[in-house]
Amino acid sequence: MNSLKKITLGFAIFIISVVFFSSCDDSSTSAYTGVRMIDNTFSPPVVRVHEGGMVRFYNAGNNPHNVVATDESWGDYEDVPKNDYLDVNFQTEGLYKYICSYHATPEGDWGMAGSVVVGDIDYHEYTNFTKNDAVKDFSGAVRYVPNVYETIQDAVDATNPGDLVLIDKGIYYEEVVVRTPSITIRGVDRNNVIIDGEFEKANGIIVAGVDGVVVENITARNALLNGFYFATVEGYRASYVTAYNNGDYGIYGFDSVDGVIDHSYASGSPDAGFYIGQCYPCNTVINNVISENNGLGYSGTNSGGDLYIVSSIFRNNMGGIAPNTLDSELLPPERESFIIGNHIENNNNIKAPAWPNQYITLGNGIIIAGGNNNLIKNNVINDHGVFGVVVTAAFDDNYWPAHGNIVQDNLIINSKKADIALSGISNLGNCFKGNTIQTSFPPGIQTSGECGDNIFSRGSDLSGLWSSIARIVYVNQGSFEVGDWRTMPEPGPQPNMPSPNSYFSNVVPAIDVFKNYEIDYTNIKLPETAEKYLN
Ligand SMILES: [Cu+2]
Repeated sequence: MNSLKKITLGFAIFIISVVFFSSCDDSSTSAYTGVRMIDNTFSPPVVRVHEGGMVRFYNAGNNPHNVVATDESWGDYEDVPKNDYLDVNFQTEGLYKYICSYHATPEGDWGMAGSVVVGDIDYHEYTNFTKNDAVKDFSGAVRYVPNVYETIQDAVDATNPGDLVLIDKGIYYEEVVVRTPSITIRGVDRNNVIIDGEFEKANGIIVAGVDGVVVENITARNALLNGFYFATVEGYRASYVTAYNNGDYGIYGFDSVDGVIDHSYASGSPDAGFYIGQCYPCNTVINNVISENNGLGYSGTNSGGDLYIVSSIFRNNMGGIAPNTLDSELLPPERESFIIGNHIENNNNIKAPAWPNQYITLGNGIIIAGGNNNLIKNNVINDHGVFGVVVTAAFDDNYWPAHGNIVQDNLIINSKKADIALSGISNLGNCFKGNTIQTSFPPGIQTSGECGDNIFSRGSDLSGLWSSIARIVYVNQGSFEVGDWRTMPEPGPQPNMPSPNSYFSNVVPAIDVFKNYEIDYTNIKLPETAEKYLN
């Protein structure tokens, strides 16, 4: 608990940096091509300009970002402050690759990287495979680590689509970048096959832009950013993985669809243990996971559409589950997430690591922040210092009301402020019915009527919103103490996948993995830990 975090949000530094390179004899034009820097990607990742054209890199994210050429010939390691920009003129035809040095490798082969194409030239992606190279079936090839390949990365680099990388017990001090589609990366023992970032590497395993990859039965710890990171992929699965004490997220799906995350565990992340962001429809399920001692148990910004969070445990985080809408990522608003049959318990952990956005969720079980048409059903939600479930509008650059959310048939007990709450103005059509509760804001929020008859156009209580605002102000004015993600407790042993060595029968690339996932959404089972509250 020694991380004293100083916040400088709202401290406006207005800097306009103009970088010229090549000959700078003509800077007369004021037109430009825009690239948005969001968390954590350049959007769009490729832009074309004519010779002499200007690109404006605008930081619309919340994280620090910069723009640096991969050959360091242009750009700047200085942060571009939030809502500020960097203009660059490109005088000569060519391909100009660049990165944000915080969120990409120096070569720009993964992460927050982009290209400016100047003039009429060809552009090639970094992977040697195309989307069509992904396969549905195991190739039969097994790449053994460390017996044949000394490092996981060596083995992964040797793979063809459909291969299995089978990793023996050991601690592997590396970051694994996956560039081959539809491979399976598997440890023989979840608790004793460990990727350790030594607080130097960015991620445990990053799968960026290649489809159908499976990661299973392995632990990732001590990475600066994420334990397991799936970015811009179609088809992915993480099963029986453990992510702890990573510096941002545990298991992170971003701009990715068709996903399964199950039987997994995440702790000690200052952002969320589990995160699904910027996808619609996501076609993704999180099933049977445990998330504890994180800033948030689950967070999902601008995600939804067949996005299921079921049969899982979210406990002892700073805040529990927070689907939310932000302007700093694409595809707002958050919508159509289905949170069913989870045990959400005691998310009041002031000693969890956290960023400011997580800190404001302290003491809440489920926070719908500016999301629409979400379903929160059959959960057991107990012992929260503020609200069990709160549906609230969100402020970012825009005001995002919360519409059409259904909170139904939950057991919500022992919440200090209220078991359910509706907060913010202009929220329409949110429905609360069949819940077992004792308190609500405003009182009597739950009626016995049909969902849909029960519209609160402006009758919602603002106190939750105000207290959140007060907390933001408090955070911004000074400093606050939270846990240090580097020193959070190590989790106990987690269950192994069935038969990790019988690979001839159970290697299945993650193609159409959501559609083919065997689960009955009409009969979701609560975790065993919730059962004692039911009688
Ligand atoms: Cu960045």
